Amino acid sequence: MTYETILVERKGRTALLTLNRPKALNALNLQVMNEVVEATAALDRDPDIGCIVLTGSPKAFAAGADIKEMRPQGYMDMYLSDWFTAWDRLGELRTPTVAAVSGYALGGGCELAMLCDILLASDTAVFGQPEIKLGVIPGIGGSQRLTRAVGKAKAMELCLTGRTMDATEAERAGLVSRIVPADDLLEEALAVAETVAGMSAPVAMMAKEAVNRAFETTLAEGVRFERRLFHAVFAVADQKEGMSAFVEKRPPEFTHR
Ligand code: CO8
Repeated sequence: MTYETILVERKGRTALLTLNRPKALNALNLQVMNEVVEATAALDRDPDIGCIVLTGSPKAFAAGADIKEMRPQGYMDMYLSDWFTAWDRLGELRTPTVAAVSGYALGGGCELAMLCDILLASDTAVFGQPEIKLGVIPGIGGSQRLTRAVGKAKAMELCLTGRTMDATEAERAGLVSRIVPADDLLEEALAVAETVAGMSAPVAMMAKEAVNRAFETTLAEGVRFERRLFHAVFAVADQKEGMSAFVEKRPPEFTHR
C-alpha cells in the first residue's frame, strides 16, 4: 500500500509510522487521518508487528487539525461526515503504540499523541490545545484525555487560554512518560518499542487493555477486570515460559511474539 502523507517502515517487530506533510507542519487533514488509520489497522492485524511508533518531524509532531480544510465546513458537513471520528480507531488498536513527540504537538497533534499508549517527548516538544484561539474547541478527545492526564486545573487553563506547555511542564504534569534529548528521541522510542515487541504479544495486549480500563470505569470494576485478565494469562503458554526462564536464570523465549 502506498501512502502520500505518511511513511511506514518496519524495523524487526516494530513499525515506524512518520507523519510526512512537512510544508504544513504535519497538519492533520482527512487524508492523513485515513492513511494513519488504515496503516495502523493493517499493522495491528500483522502478527509480525509487536509495537507501533508514531512520530513527526523534529519541528512538528503535528501542528493540529488542518485549519485550512476545516475553515469552510458547516455544522451539517461536520455532522454528516462525522468529522474526525475515525481517529478513535487509533485508541482501539490492540498493538501497543508509542508517540515520539518532537516540536509542536498542538490541538489535534496533542490529541493524536494522547491516543497513543506511551508518550515520549523530546526536550523541544511543545504541547497544547490552542483551539480556543481559532474559535473552536478540541474535537479528537483533547478536553477528556488531557484532563485525565494532567488534572482539571491545568487542562482547564490550557483549553481556555490556549497556552502551551514545554516538555518539562508536560512531564511534571504527567502527560509524558519521559523526556529525551531531541537527537536521541527516535532511537529511544524504537528501543522502547522493541522492548515491548519482545514481550508476549497477547500478554502485552492484556496489560494495555487493563491500564486503559482505568480510564473507563470505577476502581472496584477495574480491579475485577484486571483480576480476570490476570487469571487468563495463566492460559497463555508464555506464562510458563516467562516464569520457567526466571527460575532457570535464562532469557525467556516467548511463543507468541
Ligand atoms: N493547519 C493547517 N496548516 C497549518 C497548521 C494547521 N493546524 N499549522 C501550520 N500550518 C501551516 C501554515 O499555514 C504554514 O503554511 P503556509 O506556509 O502555506 O502559510 C506552514 O504550516 C508553516 O506554519 P507557520 O508559518 O505558521 O510556522 P511557524 O513556525 O511560524 O509557527 C506554529 C508554527 C506556532 C505551530 C503555527 O503554525 C501555528 O500556530 N499553527 C496552528 C496551531 C493550532 O492552532 N493548532 C490547532 C488547530 S485546530 C485543531 O487541531 C482542532 C482539532 C479538533 C478538530 C475536530 C473536528 C471534529
